[in-house]
Amino acid sequence: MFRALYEKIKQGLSKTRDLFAGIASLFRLRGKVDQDFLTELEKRLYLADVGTGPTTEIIARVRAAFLDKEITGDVELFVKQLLKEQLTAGGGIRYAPTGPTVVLVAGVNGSGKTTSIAKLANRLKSDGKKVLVAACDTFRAAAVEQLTIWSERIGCEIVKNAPGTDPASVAHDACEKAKARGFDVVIVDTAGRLHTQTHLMRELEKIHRVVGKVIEDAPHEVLLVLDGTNGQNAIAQAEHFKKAVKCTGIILTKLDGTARGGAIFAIKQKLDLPVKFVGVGEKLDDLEPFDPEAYVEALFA
Ligand SMILES: Nc1nc2c(ncn2[C@@H]2O[C@H](COP(=O)(O)OP(=O)(O)OP(=O)(O)O)[C@@H](O)[C@H]2O)c(=O)[nH]1
Ligand SMILES: [Mg+2]
Repeated sequence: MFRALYEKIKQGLSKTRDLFAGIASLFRLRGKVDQDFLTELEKRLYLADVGTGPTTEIIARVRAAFLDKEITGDVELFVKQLLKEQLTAGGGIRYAPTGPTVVLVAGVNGSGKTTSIAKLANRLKSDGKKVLVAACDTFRAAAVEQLTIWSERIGCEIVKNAPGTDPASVAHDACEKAKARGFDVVIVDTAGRLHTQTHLMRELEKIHRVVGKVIEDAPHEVLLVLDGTNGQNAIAQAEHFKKAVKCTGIILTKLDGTARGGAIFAIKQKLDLPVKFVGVGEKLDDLEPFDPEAYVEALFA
């Protein structure tokens, strides 16, 4: 199980790994852990997008533990351990104690929401869940069709309405259907939006409110989808989003297409939201639960 996850992440992180290879090569040097070594390590951690906070902490702790000692594999093990400690396991979807679990998915345009929903639906279905997707992006003309195609491929049901319909009413109908027909999970797709688009943020709040009226404590998860190719720039975006709607976790997508996978450390530190899943490709099985152990090992593989 761990092996399969690790292999997948390793493949997905191949571009980011080039930067971490630069870090790893430092640990093969001969000599002592001195100021030059620490400066170089710091520089390479920055280059790998690890971010100021995590980098500062790692340097301080390596200094405290190894200053004037020989550079050995122990330094690498120590750094890897520190990196793992910076992260938290995603923990998967938090299910409602009874009745359908509602997962609301939001984020800026093109971040990978709809694709991630398809992947997540597929994954949950393989886990034996009865999954319903709700096409609440009624804004973009092709969005409903896109989710319909995915749902047919996965073999899960979809609730949709004509483009232009109030997205909250679609979410409402989906929750009613899930309750009446014993679905385990409802995954709600939403239109891409920027936090500056006040009316669209209010629309998201409305969806939030409406599903909560149909199903107790819904939505149980509000997953913010962040485009991994934006690296640390995704953080500012996410901070604004988080202020506007209550988020419970992150899906970090497109890690396969970027060398900026190191940004996950800064994301964790700045946003204080668990990364629940990572997207490592465009296919249905290219979504993996986030696991710090596998992630850091893959970075240094
Ligand atoms: N390489 C790669 N591409 C991805 C990943 N996730 C999504 N994509 C691609 O990113 C593009 C946008 O994905 P969508 O799922 O349509 O994004 P969205 O957030 O729903 O977009 P809007 O609904 O327009 O806001 C598509 O071409 C996807 O195939 C990923 O993990 N890796
Ligand atoms: Mg979409």
